[in-house]
Amino acid sequence: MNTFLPGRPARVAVIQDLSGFGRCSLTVILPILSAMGIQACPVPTAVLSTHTGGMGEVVFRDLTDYIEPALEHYRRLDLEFECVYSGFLGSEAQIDHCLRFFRSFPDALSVVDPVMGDHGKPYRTYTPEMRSRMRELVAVADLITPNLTEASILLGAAYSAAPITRSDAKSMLVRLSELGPRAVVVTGVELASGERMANIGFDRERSTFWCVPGDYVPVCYPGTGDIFASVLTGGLLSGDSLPIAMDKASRFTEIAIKTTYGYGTDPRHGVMLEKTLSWLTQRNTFQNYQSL
Ligand code: PXL
Repeated sequence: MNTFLPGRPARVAVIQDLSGFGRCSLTVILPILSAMGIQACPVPTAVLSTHTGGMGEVVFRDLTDYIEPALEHYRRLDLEFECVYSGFLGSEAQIDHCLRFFRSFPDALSVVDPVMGDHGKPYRTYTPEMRSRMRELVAVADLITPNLTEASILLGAAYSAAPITRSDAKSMLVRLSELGPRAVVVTGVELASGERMANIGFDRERSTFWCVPGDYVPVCYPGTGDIFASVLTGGLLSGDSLPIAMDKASRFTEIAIKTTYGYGTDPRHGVMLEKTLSWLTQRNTFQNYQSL
């Protein structure tokens, strides 16, 4: 990672969509990174009226022709980014544009959240071509953060929500890392050893496997993958080790989910980030992570 000027916050280019309602992607990532003291620069891939998770016909404006000219402008300005972080993409061509973005900042931490689907099903805007080409982005990433559905798509394996053994979990992490990234974190895994909801990780350089178990809550909210990945990224950019950043991201995501569950709001509206964001500005300690 390149060095940044003392006093200037770390800067991240966030290549994600802007969904007006439903609390996902840029609408949660920007406030989270700001609260963590990181400068987040949005590079919107599409503008949507809501996320695509069950709110009827979505108004969708693709911004494929925006990303490259924006990148060229940033290069003319000689801007530096300490991190480039991609997520929800609006079209297959955007995979090439993201690749160019990553290559333009070779010293930046490259984070690819290979957003493609959930609960065994691809999101409706993700074509088979986009799903198969996502491996090209993963190949240039330092860190990837798939959920189990996305991990199966990347590995070309059948999706199963059944609990997995610790040794199968490790083997999945290693195979994902063999696609390119040095660090892999898979979210929302049920382990046969009893943890109903765990986030698991692998750091190839240190040859270490990590597991952060959390409480199971019987509701799914959109945007929780984006919340997890952005806190994880913010943690790493603040100097956290992988297990500490995983612990921080897991704790914050759990707090946001449990707060919202307690109010019984429509799950499609996402989590009540507004009530929980201040947790990120506090000094917390982390001891919940384990070796996998
Ligand atoms: O949180 C992932 C996500 C991001 N962006 C859009 C989505 C989703 C998940 O449904 O629909 C537009």
